[in-house]
Amino acid sequence: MKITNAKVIVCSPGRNFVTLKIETDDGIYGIGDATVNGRELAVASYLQDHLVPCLIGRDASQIEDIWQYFYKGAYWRRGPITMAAIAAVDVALWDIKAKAANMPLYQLLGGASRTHMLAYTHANGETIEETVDKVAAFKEEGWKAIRVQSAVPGLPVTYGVEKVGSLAQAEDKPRETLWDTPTYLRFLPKLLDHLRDRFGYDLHLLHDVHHRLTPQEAAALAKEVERHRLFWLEDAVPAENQESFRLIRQHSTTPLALGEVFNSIHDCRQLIQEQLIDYIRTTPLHAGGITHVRRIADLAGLYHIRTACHGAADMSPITMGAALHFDRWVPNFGIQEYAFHPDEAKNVFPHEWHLKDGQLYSGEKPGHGVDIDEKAAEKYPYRRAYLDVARLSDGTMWSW
Ligand code: GCO
Ligand code: MG
Repeated sequence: MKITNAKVIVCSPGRNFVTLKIETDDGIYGIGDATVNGRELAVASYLQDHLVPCLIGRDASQIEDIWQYFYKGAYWRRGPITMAAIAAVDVALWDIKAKAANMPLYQLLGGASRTHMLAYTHANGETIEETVDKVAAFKEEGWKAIRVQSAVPGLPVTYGVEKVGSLAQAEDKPRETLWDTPTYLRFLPKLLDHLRDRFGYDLHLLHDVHHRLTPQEAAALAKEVERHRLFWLEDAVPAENQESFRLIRQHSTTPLALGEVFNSIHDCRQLIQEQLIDYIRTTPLHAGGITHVRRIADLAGLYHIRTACHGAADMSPITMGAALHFDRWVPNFGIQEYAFHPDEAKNVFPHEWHLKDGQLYSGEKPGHGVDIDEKAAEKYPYRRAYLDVARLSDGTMWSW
């Protein structure tokens, strides 16, 4: 089965997505997502200018060799742009292989380890009361796990507290937000107190710190919120320095999740081998496709660490499809993040996967079950968009 064509489709149905469509000489095609939020055109160029010319004429069934060819063959290994581009190729090729085998992708990976996936979504409120009300509404819909974020009083903008689809879509320049660690550290336990008072402990609560703390601050917070028995505390500290998680671990039993920005097994090898985290958040998009995420999951499994694929709305429904087939198979599955895509995006990417009562289902159609309607995509041209940045009140740049 030879690759005859590969095209890069950039569209913006509610937000920007980069898609790779690979076609073969026997009429089967596959699609992969290459979206890196705020840097979309860099991946589009990496694919178009550098990978696509090397893909044409290759045997589409050689997924592993093509992965190694682009990883080792680039000389410049790793990095979010490279690994997202390789991921798009990889996911499209798995889609093709599964369609050729007439099987849903999870069957090719080794078959189902479960029937459906526990999912969590986001309750984001401007006030504690609003967050509590949103949690109540999601609970009513059947969600078993909910990520809770609330605007920090005194800060004009707080991460996560935005309308669906509008998150981090400043078009001109990145929006500047203000951060203050002491205020946040005083506020978060209050939010969690309210939530536990109202809902008790029979509901999984998660929280995303979004890389704002130092290891010492994170250790103190993780220790303080032990009483709230979180499902996890996410991205407490930027993790370039993997050893820094030892300090947090030594002080607290609050479960820790990490890794949505990682793009390689080397970004989390030490975190995994020293058992410094409980959940690894790498996805089949930003971490090199199914081929690489599977290797990370296998390493994690040896150390009792479970998977939790990043599922923000800034990855296309293709990534959700690929992640759900991976989740369906992976023995050490933990949870799957789910954020609602804008309606326009659902129309551009028709998909088999679905959500019911806070649980996700992969679908049974051959391949990963997600398609692209190219005519519909044309209606939504690319718009430049940026993630926010954060500063302290004295102007110092901070991690967003
Ligand atoms: C999450 C993430 C996202 C990121 C976004 C950046 O846990 O879902 O932190 O909300 O901020 O994916 O592009
Ligand atoms: Mg996160």
